[in-house]
Amino acid sequence: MSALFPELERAVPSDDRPALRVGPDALTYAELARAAGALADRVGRVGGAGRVAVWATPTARTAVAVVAALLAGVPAVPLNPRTGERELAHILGDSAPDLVLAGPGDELPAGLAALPRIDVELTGPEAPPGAAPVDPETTALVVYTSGTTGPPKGVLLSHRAVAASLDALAEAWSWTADDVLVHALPLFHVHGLVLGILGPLRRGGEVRHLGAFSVEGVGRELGDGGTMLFGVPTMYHRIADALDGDDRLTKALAGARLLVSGSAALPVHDHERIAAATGRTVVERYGMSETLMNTSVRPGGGPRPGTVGTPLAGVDLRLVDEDGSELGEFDGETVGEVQVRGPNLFSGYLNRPDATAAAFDGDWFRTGDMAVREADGGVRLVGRKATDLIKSGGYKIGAGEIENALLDHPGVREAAVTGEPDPDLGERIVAWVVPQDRERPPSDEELAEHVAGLLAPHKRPRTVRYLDALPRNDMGKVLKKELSASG
Ligand code: MCA
Ligand code: AMP
Repeated sequence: MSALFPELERAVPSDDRPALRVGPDALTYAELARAAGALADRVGRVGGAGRVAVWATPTARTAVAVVAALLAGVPAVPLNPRTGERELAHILGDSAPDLVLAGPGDELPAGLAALPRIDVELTGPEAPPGAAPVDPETTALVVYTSGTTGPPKGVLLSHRAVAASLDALAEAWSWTADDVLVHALPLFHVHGLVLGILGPLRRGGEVRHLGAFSVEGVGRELGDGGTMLFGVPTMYHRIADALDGDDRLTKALAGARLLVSGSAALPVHDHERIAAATGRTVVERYGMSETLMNTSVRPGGGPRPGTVGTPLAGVDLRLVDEDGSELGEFDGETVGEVQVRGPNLFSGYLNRPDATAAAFDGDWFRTGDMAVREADGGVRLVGRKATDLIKSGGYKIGAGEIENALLDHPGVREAAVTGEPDPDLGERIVAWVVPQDRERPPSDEELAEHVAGLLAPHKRPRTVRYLDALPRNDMGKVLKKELSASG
């Protein structure tokens, strides 16, 4: 049994504390212990299950599936159910799951249909068999994340890292069993799955997932007992847009104990609009798939738009200059790369010792994020080392993977991808395309569908610009700065 969920171990058949609610499905701690316990037993018994894929729809069954895999000590690979064929083939080839957990009605794509499948049920026997203890260094999750080039890499997150990061957040936010977390984040990334599902279950509190994001849903659940909200900046932007004239929403937000934003920078304008309407300051925290959470603004410490706060308990953080020397200045000006170390770090990239080695400077992980330190130690992120990483809607997307997908379209001769500021998405993916046939270029929609079908819908270009040639330097490298300037 994994030590991640003491409250599940403690749950007795009469434990009717609410654990999770997603759409129409609600489970108490006793019900979750039964359903996940029974499934854990089955997962553990499937011939040496090395890894288990989870068809990570925004449902209670996904939460049960992941908890079951963790209880059994079998690494779970959450899959975005909208993943396109090429990306799915890569993830399945790389992670080689022995079986797949899915909802009974879920239709799985061909790549998964060949695997043994267990349908996840929300019920189980009163006393499910207990699982053996799980070594904290065992991989809990394999989460796929984009790099600047090539296909996504599988980030190996141990039970130890998950527990350490969730406990550090609990301390920073005074997060307890009394909290009722509301969110609508996807369940195949760290934010929604680790913080948004495993977090409340580790504390013994409740999570209410909306199934799909809507401002109305946020207002409803926060107005009906929700104490915390987790979201990406795009969600807070949409909430800020809706606050004007919506008294119910304003009251619901004002009544929450904690509003937390992460995955990308929350623009000061949205901070200010929310604070002005509700009197509440949105708390920003900074993390990464590879590091889980690194820093957070502490609640009640006054408004700090623009900073992501100070390091969490157990996390060492330093800024490093171009030569790799540590910067000591807390002057709000000297920019360096953020490097971190601590028990929250991942164990490496699956099958990629080269990438793992390149990501570390000794035991320090190179985040690729550029920041300054304020006089009080607060970290202010100012950019990224790689311009080829785009954050859109809180998703990290590598320009290279989209360029490769575009080049596979028969109507595309050359392609380059950049990110442009977008008030809703933070950054919008822009494709610069030299068509094979200038007279008949493929349409914007056709290219968006092509990328969505191969990779994932959130990786599709939102804007396509057609050119006769891409600007290149003498070495043939595309000059992306010139592209953005010409937009
Ligand atoms: C539209 N759709 C399409 C196409 N056009 N599908 C296929 N082909 C097309 N051409 C569909 C989509 O599938 C979707 O369907 C709907 O249209 C809208 O999709 P989209 O435009 O992508 O939605 P959006 O409005 O842009 O979504 C905004 C969002 C979303 C809800 C904020 O971006 C989101 O959930 N972001 C969260 C990202 C996140 O969790 N990041 C964490 C990673 P349908 O409506 O049916 O779905 S970062 C992390 O974990 C670290 C550790 C951290 O720090 O947190
Ligand atoms: P991912 O690799 O998808 O987990 O995304 C991690 C990246 O998201 C980090 O390296 C940062 O660039 C960015 N990020 C996460 N939280 C914040 C935040 N609060 N403010 C700005 N950027 C953030």
